[in-house]
Amino acid sequence: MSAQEINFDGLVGPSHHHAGLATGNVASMRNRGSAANPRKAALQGLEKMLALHRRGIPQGVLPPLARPNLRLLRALGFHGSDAAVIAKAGKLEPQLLSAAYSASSMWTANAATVSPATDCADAKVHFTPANLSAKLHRSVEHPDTARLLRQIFSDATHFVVHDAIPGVAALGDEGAANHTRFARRHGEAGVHFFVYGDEAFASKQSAARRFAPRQYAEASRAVARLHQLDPARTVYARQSLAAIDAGVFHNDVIAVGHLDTLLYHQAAFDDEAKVIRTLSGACDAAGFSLNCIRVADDQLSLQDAVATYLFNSQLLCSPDGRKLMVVPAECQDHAACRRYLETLTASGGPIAEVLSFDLRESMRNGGGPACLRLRVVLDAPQAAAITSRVFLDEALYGTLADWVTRHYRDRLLPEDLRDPQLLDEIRGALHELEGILALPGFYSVD
Ligand code: SUG
Repeated sequence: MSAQEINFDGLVGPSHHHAGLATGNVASMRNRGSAANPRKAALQGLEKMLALHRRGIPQGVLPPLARPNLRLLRALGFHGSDAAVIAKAGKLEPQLLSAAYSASSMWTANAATVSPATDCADAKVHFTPANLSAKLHRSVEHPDTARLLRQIFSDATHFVVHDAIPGVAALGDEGAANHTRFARRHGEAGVHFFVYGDEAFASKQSAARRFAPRQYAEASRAVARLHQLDPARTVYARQSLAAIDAGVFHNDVIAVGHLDTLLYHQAAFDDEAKVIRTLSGACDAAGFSLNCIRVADDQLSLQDAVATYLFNSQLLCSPDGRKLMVVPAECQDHAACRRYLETLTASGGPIAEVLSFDLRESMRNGGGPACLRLRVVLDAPQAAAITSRVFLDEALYGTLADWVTRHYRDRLLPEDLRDPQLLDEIRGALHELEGILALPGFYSVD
């Protein structure tokens, strides 16, 4: 059956700000406390979505989760009216207020892991929301993410939305950012590639670490079991310690795959040769050969890969079969990276065209083009079963851009989160959004 990959991008929420909440994510740490522009952030994201839609690439949108997360603040002992909770948290624990207000659900590559129906034994599309247990502000996303996915992918004949696996550090799961599916065509059986930072119950890593890993092998294996994937078509690999310590907090900061292509940096994996051999073997057994594009350190250093986010690009196919690569503007501003991109698009090169986008607001929190999207492969009946208005077209783009322009601030500092008016502004905006996207009641639950 023919199927299409739909990129569901996260719509940046109105409380987007730079709070430095994500240790190990060098951009987040560097930009802590600087002024953010939520309006610009959301419009930058929408521009990317529109540009891909205009190229005939199916584009979906996932709304932001409700913020502030007052459940979190109340669970941490702040009480009284909503305004009182905000005021007290802002005074006593400003980082907790930032966590409760974080717009981090915009990075939908971390929302869930998704497996197309062709690969799951029960022939349904499976979703497992990521527990994101490594970071407080992200660990509170999954209950609402599960509710959102269940509302959009509600038809039980086609979809299964699991609960996140238990949220403890040893089962840390960061979703699709550490998972890639390879296949000859979207509607054909694929090979699943899970990359983890450590193995909780069999750690052999004795070297001192600069940054803690976020994804555990036990979590990856649990997701593969929940999704009823064929073990012969599932490959696991470990990130290199050097990569994590250089700021590769998710594998999608150092590797990207699409259909039969894997683009990766030589420092991405522990035991690179074995990983590539095993993955290529699994693809051969599935009936297609994997095209590996290896970037050596002398072409782009690990540090420059993290700084430019070259690997956080999207590899896409336009309807005429041309291979496109969506990169953040930072790649074109960097001489070595720009030179490397020229080699990819030179005649006979693997990429037909590079599209560059200004996503600087998201990038300043460590989120590039690939972080902002969750890939969902759907066939026509599955896509038709979705009744919410989440497929982007010109009209929806226009409505959302107008909604953002009317409701979002153009400057937000962490200390502005104390402003009780912000809470009302955001509530009003999200109430309207629920109507725009035909997601009745999504923001009514507290
Ligand atoms: O989890 N940044 C996110 C960025 C996620 C990027 N996603 C992928 N690589 N797929 C994170 O580190 C920063 C928030 C702050 O600092 O305010 C943050 O959460």
